Amino acid sequence: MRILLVKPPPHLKTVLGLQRFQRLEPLEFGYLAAAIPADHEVGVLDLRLYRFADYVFQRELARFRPDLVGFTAYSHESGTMKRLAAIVRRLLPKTRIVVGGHHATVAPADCNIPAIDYIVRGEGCAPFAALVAALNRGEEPEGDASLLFAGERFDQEAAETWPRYPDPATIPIPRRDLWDSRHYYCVWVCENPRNWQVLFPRVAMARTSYGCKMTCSFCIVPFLSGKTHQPRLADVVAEDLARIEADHVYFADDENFIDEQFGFELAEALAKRGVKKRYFAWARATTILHYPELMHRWKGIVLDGVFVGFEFVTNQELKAVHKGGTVSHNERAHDTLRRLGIACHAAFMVRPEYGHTEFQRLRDYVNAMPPAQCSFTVCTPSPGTPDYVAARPAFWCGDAYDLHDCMHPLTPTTLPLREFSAAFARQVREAAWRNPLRVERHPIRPWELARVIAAERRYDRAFQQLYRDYPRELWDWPGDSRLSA
Ligand code: B12
Repeated sequence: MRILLVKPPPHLKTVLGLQRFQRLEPLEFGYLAAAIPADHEVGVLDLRLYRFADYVFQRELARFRPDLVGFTAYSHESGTMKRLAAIVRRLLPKTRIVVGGHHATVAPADCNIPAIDYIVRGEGCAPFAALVAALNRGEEPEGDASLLFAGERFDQEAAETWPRYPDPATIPIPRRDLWDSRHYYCVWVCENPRNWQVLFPRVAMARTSYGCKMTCSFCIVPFLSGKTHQPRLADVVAEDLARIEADHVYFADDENFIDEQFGFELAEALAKRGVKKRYFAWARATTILHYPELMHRWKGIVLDGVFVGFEFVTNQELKAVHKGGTVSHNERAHDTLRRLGIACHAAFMVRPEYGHTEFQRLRDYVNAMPPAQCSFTVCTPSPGTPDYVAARPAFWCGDAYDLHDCMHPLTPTTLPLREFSAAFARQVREAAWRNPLRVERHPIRPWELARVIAAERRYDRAFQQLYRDYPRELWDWPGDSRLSA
């Protein structure tokens, strides 16, 4: 069969701005392609790479004439994904269309439209392999909680059951030959940058585990993983990483080090194989404090940076979201990382209810922090969770999936939206000065400096103009009010 796997382009300027700093591989397609027999012809079309994405998409459909088209999408890309699916239906009526990925997992009912045939939820390898095998035999697949039919056979009950991750030992090593790795990069943070260090290296993505044991109330991961953390086999991950050409690896785990034993096993397996890369990982502050030896071991195999969810700057807010950690944990974890020479990416959230006082408090906190790469999102309930259902009546614009990038408030802001955007933009802009790459003031290649400045401008503008992504009536709407309609 000819199978085309498509990643839609984002439409929000916030996400386009983010993409100036990092664009990571479509790893999900590497997994799917590895799960099916090699005699199928698989093409990957990453539409994030093209300016005229619709044109490229239609040209590829005409050239490749796929038997099956698979789309992936986050919620903010779901509208585009559905539009592209309708194009396939119109141009190639006999082609089957399957969607998978995060949006299909958390909001399957939203994918139940005439332009879509099948909806895969959760980890996609087994259901995708079953679908391809059935279609190849000219049959329909068996449906279950991971593989739903769209249309009359849509199973509402199955759609309301969370699919569970399979045993990681059953997951293949992803194929990485389906895209050109030179297209993927990330601004690479580290604590003690060298002079003239490359700021935007070529970066590969890899996953060593899925899930997290914790139950922070704002996070979708406990729903996806059933509150479990499941590592892949250390030797298999080492083999996967050994096949990567790029020197820099960005992990796509939910939590890399929460299983101490696995963390050490993987470090050993990588060292034994002589895999020499630089890594960026994800860890909770409490994990870093519990396992400083593990962090030290990973620094030895060159862990450059760790994404740490600081979330909020008051214990009251942390407690309210069941973070299981305090401001002091965050600060001590930051300190531990810095003493090891590992850069900290501190991720904070703001709330739609924030007024000038709360923004000021956050700005003061971040401006007084030791150097860290910081990012800011809006605390947003995830589709598919009870919190989302509870918040939905207060949403300003319907289901708002197209605005669901965790940077757009979905419920009314206390500040008028335009002012909220300005305060949010100011927060992002000022925090950029705390980045270790900036604080250290090491010489940067002029063209990379120009690239960073251009990216920062674009990102800043996206936040300042965030209000423009909403209906005009809301731009200067006094806080608390809702668009009735
Ligand atoms: C790593 C990661 C990133 C990376 C980029 C990943 C990438 N590929 O570009 C970075 C850090 C850049 C990032 C950025 C963002 N992210 Co992110 N990210 C993740 C994380 C932690 C893992 C995703 C991942 O890559 N997993 C590894 C791959 C292999 O697995 P997978 O994508 O799930 O794919 C499997 C299945 O879903 C399925 N599948 C996937 N596609 C398809 C297609 C078909 C046809 C089939 C059959 C199956 C299938 O099979 C795959 C193989 O097993 C998730 C959390 C999570 N646990 O999902 C959040 C998550 C996906 N991100 C999220 C968000 C919101 C964002 C941002 C918008 C956030 C922001 N404000 O910065 C940006 C937007 C980036 C963009 N370009 O759109 C949300 C999505 C929420 C939603 N409802 O859409 C999540 C769930 C986290 C959260 N906050 O809740 N992210």
